[in-house]
Amino acid sequence: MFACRLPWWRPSATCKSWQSGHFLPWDRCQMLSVKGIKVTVGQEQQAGMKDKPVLEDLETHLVRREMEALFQEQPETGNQYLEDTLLRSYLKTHLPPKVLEEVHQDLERFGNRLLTKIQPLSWECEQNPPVFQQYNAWGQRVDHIHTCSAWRRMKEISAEEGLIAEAYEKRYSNWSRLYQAVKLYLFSSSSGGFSCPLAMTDGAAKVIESLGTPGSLKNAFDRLTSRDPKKFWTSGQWMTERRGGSDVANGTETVARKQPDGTYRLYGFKWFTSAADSDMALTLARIADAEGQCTQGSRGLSLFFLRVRDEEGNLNSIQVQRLKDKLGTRQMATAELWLQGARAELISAEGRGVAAISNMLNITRIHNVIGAVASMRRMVSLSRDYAQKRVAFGKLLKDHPLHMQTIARMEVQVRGAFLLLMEIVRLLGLAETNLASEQEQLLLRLLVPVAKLYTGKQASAVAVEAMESFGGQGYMEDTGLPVILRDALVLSIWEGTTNILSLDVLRSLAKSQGQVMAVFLSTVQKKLELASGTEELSPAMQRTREAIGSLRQFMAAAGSEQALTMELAARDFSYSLARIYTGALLMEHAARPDASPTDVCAALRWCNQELCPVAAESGRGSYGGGAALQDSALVFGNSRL
Ligand code: MFK
Repeated sequence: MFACRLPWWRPSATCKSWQSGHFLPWDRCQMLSVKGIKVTVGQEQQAGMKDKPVLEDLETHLVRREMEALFQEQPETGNQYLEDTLLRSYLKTHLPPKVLEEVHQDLERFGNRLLTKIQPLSWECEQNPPVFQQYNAWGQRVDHIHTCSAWRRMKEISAEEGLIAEAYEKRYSNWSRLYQAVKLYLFSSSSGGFSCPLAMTDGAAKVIESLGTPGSLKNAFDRLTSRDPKKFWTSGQWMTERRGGSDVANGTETVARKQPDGTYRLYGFKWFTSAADSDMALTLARIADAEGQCTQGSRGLSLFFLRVRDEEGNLNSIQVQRLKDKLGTRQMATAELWLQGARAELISAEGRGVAAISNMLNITRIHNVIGAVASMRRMVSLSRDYAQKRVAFGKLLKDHPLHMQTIARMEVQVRGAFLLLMEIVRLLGLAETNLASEQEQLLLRLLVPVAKLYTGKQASAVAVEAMESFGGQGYMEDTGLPVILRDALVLSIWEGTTNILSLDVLRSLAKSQGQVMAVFLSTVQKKLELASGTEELSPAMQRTREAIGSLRQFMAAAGSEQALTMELAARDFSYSLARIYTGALLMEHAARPDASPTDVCAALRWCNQELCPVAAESGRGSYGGGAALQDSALVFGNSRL
């Protein structure tokens, strides 16, 4: 059932909540029942109701007026930082007291700024997506991407708030990264899509820093990490070409030709370039030798830095073919670009482009996790608020147990995902301040793809479920709720799809020769030991121990199987790691001295799900050659076998 768009009464003209959850003007708070709908009329009107036709006319008129007055209350969030009890309890538990004090003040202020100033800008970005102008009035090619003032304001705010700078200034040593991630998490759902350029900007700064910030890139690094809105740059990450975005090694056709001055000119076609209005980009290309030949495959790829426009604003020998017509993230310009001799600087060793850009990928994948958790938190907060306002079947939604069960299930998902995010940025902070052990570095390498692939799927599921909790209103464009859904759906696609990331999990296992699994298991074990004193957690503890046992058995058996087994198991294996590790994090959080009963409840509920799907599926024979043939038969029909 869909509600139509109804006029809003000024708040000062409303009486108390009516039984059905709708509001009426003050002067009409006398109850009258007409055709089953309870309405109210003024006393002077009741006194004059003698004549039947007049009464009918009046009733019709009143019903119409009352119908016009019916509306549902808009779900809202307040100061997101103050309302987020899990975030606050996490910070209180982990941050040193001095850091907590400073950070708390800033986050409270930021929460207010988000609510009062930034959220309205976000809606403006959605309402005014970028517009591409290819030619000017005189037929000259201009290739201008017009962005709205709110989008440009987001860039200034990002600099003012130090949304990138915070991680590189390291004011709070190893906690700086976590603090930056928390600000990005709060910003994400109110950013009007600006979290996308921020992800790539952070990734580019990380790549430059990891290269030792060479002199030629010092200016770029300073700008990417600047707090001065006039200096601040954003960066693109141009990886995807016409032949696809996952198989970068075989899909990259762009050629780099060396110039006498040592720079390069790039020729090629970039098929998806997100935030195409950025100031600079990092991109992959194949260096042509004197005969114009290029090395194919991954070993032929090198990493380049380029400015998108020169100081006068002219494009760097780049033509914009068109903007992409996307399902979501419409606030942000994604373009197809022809590189027609764009001047660029080689910044990796020749042939080490993929390894060099991996630093960027790991950062943008963490931003993806931030976006996923933020989107889930926003949806659940709105559902929760709505449940306290909306009446159906004679009572508020919050008093319908089935409705609350649905929201509670989502809440457990968000809590788990949030703690996984915090764990990753905690480890990253240690790694960036040389405080991480070798084991912690291995664990970080493993957990980034695990978290990216798992939270991307969670975010889509939660967005769909939460949308349903608003009934038909959730499906209405002008509520803003479909924007959250559309934007969440990309999270499992960009920055590596679920399957590509599952294979990356296997890559991290292979690269460490299995060492990372030993670290994973011992870290989970330690977290369980920390939680073992909390009696209420014992059922969750028991289930997690069983899951670890099953995972070990699977690993031992898979070691002697063909590569196909691990490939077929990759997704379920990654899900198992995500569920087991998150379960351990929830238990660790629930075992704190000041933990609440809901912390315990969340841990218990999380661990009630299948924690090791890879073992269960392996037991069903899902990863053998026969299963692979059956998969094809199911997809194509028996005729193709
Ligand atoms: C809110 C969030 C906003 C986010 C906005 C972003 C918008 C931008 C949109 C996009 O750009 S989406 C496109 C993103 N593209 C991808 O994510 C690429 C997906 N494909 C992969 O990840 C492939 O697995 C990969 C390209 C990496 C495969 O390439 P290769 O060359 O076949 O991989 P190979 O040979 O296994 O690895 C080459 C080197 O890189 C190895 O190093 P070594 O030579 O030293 O051994 C690998 O270890 C290393 N490497 C690969 N992935 C790594 C890594 N190192 C660390 N971490 C990783 N993740």
